[in-house]
Amino acid sequence: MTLDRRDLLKLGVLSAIAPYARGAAATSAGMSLTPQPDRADYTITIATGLVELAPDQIISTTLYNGQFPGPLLRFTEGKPVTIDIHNDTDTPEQLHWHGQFLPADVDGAAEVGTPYIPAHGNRRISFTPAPSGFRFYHTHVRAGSNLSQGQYGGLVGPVYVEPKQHAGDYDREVFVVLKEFNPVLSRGGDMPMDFLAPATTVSELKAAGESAMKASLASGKPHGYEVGYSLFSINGRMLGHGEPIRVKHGERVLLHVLNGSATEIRSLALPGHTFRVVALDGNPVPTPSIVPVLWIGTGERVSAVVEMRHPGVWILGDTSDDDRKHGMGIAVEYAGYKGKPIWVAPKPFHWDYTRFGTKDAPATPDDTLDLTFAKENAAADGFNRWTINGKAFSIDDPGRLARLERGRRYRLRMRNASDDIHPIHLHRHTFELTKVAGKPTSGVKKDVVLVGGYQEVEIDVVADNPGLTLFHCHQQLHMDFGFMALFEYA
Ligand SMILES: [Cu+2]
Repeated sequence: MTLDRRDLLKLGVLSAIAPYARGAAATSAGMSLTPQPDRADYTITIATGLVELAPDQIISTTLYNGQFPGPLLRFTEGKPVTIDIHNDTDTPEQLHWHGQFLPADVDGAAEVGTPYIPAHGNRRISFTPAPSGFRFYHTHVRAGSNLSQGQYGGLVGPVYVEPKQHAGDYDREVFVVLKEFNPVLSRGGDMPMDFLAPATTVSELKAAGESAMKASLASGKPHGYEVGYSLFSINGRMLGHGEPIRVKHGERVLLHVLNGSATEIRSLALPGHTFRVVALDGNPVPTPSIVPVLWIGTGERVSAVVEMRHPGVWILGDTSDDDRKHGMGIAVEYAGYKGKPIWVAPKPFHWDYTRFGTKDAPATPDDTLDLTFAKENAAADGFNRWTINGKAFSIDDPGRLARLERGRRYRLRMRNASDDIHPIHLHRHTFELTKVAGKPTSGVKKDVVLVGGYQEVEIDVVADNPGLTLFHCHQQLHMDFGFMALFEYA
């Protein structure tokens, strides 16, 4: 079947081509914005649809409300919402509200007991949005070796929970969703590995990881599968094919950047401009700080103010030449300027979370839990199997990582005995970074954190949201092959 642009317009699949502007996406998605009796405040439909990444790159995948990214949902902190979720696919679905403090039955993960949205069925949910800030929603089903399932498709959309008061140090917000398409399995990745600071590794973890890998290869196993992509996009369009982000000289644009990838870590730069990072994972940072490059792990968000003081037409794009040339970029066009957008490579930049924190000592934890992550190379039909403290997660025998007592503060000492970087995510809670690769810090609150190869990261969690709580690597290939565990409350 071939479709031209006009057909697609008729089908209404080109609605998501413009960068998100405040309010525009929610109305264009055809959602009800005013609550009515018996009607949900929002309706989300999961169905197969088309995304025009470029005129000659139209892909068919699963979408929210027929668009990619899914509609921007703006909630108000503390104001309850009712949402109807329709599933028009043949597969039961889970819609996870990433970064919100919700009960387990609406969190959107089967592992904690959220009911599935049945295939060709519906589910109505209600919850009270919190905390304020940049959140998102995405599918939370296992894909395994099926690269048309899970987060490999188009099931991701941004959420903004309006705070009761605005920290209004900007003129305009622009939402930016980074996403790859056309996944394929390969025997080796090209994931950037050396951008995290500090670079301190733990020799004991390195020795353990390297000897396990050596033994596996010596036994004749190949390297486990990795996932790669051929198409890259920002807000569902490849570089050169979408509407630019149009700006005016002197404007302060607050970029809300979401890495909606299933598996990849991304970087972002804008020639001639810097980013003043004001929030990580939607939570204001204690020390807003100016950086030339953003590094964003799978599932992470960065909110940064860009002062538009360098007129021209520029590429806001990934620092990887290959990924940018295959679409990971968007033009930023100043009023009065035209032409081909320009890219200038930034100097290599190391991403250090502690730069946004404070040097004050964090609160003393009530308890410390050691969590060691390990890789069993190619141990699951050619896929790497992942373990936390020696156990790969299984839905049939999920086990419990620990039993939390309400009100207590737990320090999770995460020890990565693999050479991969893991974006570690905790559901239904926010955690505070307390040590990153040996460097103490405090005040940075997140729900995903990158744990570097053979590194240690410590986070503190206050057990303040009873119910089963999922802890996992946000890399789809890792979570699907064991890298998950459950906390329960006493
Ligand atoms: Cu991982």
